[in-house]
Amino acid sequence: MERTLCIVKPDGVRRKLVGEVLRRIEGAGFRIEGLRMLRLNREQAELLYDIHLGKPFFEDLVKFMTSGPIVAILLEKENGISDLRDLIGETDPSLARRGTIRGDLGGTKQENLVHASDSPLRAEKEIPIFFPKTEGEYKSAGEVR
Ligand code: 3AN
Repeated sequence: MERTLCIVKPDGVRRKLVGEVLRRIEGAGFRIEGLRMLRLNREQAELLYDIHLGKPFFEDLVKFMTSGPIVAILLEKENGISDLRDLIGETDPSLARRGTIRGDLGGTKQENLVHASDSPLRAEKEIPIFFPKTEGEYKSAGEVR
């Protein structure tokens, strides 16, 4: 089993697509292990996108990601990291395949509805930003299932 992180970005929340994204995720066989709605502060947004630090779109990206509430979703599935990437589609929604979240629901290169960890290393780094407890702690605290 592999754990990965999905985020419905501020545009997805504004467009009332949280339910649609969750429906597609569950329909694709993922198990939801954690779910939180929150507004990112600047520090968290910079941490999430630290690989893009210094790029021309970085400042706009941080501004966008802190512009409204997001929904962070902790997911589990065999091969979950790459399966979730397949489910969300290409970064630029205009290039994303039909049947993918971005391909079907649209958006722009920056406001592209969802985020998904793109490697085991990134998942390991990104998950604790939103879900700092270990899996065992959530279960023993009775917060999950
Ligand atoms: P993905 O979201 O598919 O993992 P990344 O990691 O390349 O794509 O980019 C992270 C986020 O940065 C994107 N979701 C998008 O919001 C923004 N972004 C990436 N490339 C651009 C770009 N050329 N112009 C504006 N925003 C971009």
